[in-house]
Amino acid sequence: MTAIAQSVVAQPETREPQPHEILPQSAPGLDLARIRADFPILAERINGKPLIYLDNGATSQKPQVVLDAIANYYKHMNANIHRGVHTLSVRATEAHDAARQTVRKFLNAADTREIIFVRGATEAINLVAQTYGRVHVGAGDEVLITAMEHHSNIVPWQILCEEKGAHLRVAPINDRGELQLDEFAKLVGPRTKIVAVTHVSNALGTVVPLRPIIDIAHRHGVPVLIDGAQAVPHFAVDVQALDCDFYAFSGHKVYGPTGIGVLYGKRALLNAMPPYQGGGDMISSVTFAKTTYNDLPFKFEAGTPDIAGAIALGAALNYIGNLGMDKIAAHESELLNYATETVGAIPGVRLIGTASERAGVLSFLLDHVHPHDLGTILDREGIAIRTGHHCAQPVMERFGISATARASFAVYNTKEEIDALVAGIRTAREVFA
Ligand code: C6P
Repeated sequence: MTAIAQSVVAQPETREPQPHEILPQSAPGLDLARIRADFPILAERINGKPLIYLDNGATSQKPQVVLDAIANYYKHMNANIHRGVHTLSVRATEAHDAARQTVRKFLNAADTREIIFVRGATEAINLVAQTYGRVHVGAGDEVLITAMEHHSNIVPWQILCEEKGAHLRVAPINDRGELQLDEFAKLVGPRTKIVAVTHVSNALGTVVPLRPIIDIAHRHGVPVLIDGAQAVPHFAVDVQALDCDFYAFSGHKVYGPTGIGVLYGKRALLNAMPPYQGGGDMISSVTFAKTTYNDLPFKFEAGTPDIAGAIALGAALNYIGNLGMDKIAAHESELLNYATETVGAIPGVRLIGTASERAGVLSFLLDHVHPHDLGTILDREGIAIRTGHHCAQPVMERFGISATARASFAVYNTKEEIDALVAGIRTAREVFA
């Protein structure tokens, strides 16, 4: 790099990992100091302070095993998959297949053919809207979602409805941010062609009770897509026990890299659906007269996939699987309760989203302080939170606000970090008093 280039590239403030700097209290069954040492970025200093990363809902940090999996792929097996007879291609194909098997186990899906690698939750939902949706939704039909969806689970359905002359129906939520199940049930009818619901709201933290929703929809013969982007990092998900028809998530929120995600779909549904994109690998034969499509899951994986991403996602899921999803859930639930109590006790704080079951996310407002100002003040203390509408503008509208401050948690977070967050909010309150 030239001297000029060096001078314009911001040099990160790094130092050796010092996992003891924030002395984490032990979490039952988890060695937090050890876990924190697995995440190199947690040793970063931000504005001279140790990084306190509470923006995990946007994307989580990556453990060394994930970084190693990416490097290892490019160092020792980089080749295209399903195409070569040479050794590197066989290695890459086997590693990619193993990652799919890891995802299957992680979701407890019945078959690896039900696991489609995509770019993320957004692409997974668009895939279902543009394949299942285009075949089954017609003029006058209805797609049912809830009032707490992320834009990724609204806009793909709006595009479909506009194209087909169908209607988007929205099940309401109450003032605590909980789905009104009785109202939801009333909205399922003969014109409903698909139900698409988040598992956990990214703006409110609400955990949606999926079993009754899926039962109601299935009684009407309607399939259900679950947006699991904010669920899979926080607790174990079993797609067979849920009996959902589709389940979507992003790798980067569950300690994997960006650019990779998963669509789970029941085999019979996926088999009956037309392909999403055309290209290499999704065909079994091509002539100018006719193309026949490949078997599942490849029918939905046109072109060279993110091979390293899938392998690294497998590494991420193995990592948290080894820690234990139940232990992660217990630790994070303790963090969320502690944050709710301590942040909620600050004068002038209003919590947005107080559902009886929540995971991962604490959304709030501070009187007289815009969330962006709060975020900026916290950043000076090395604390990263997200501020804004969180790509859930209808949720903001429901609560009559334009933005919130959001702290979102991961396995490596500690109560001491929440204490620092509370101190930072108190500082902001004084600054703006
Ligand atoms: N929410 C957040 O900060 P992608 O962009 O495809 O990885 O994930 C989209 C998505 C879908 N559903 C839910 C519930 C989500 O929370 C997200 C992403 C991030 O809350 C970025 S806006």
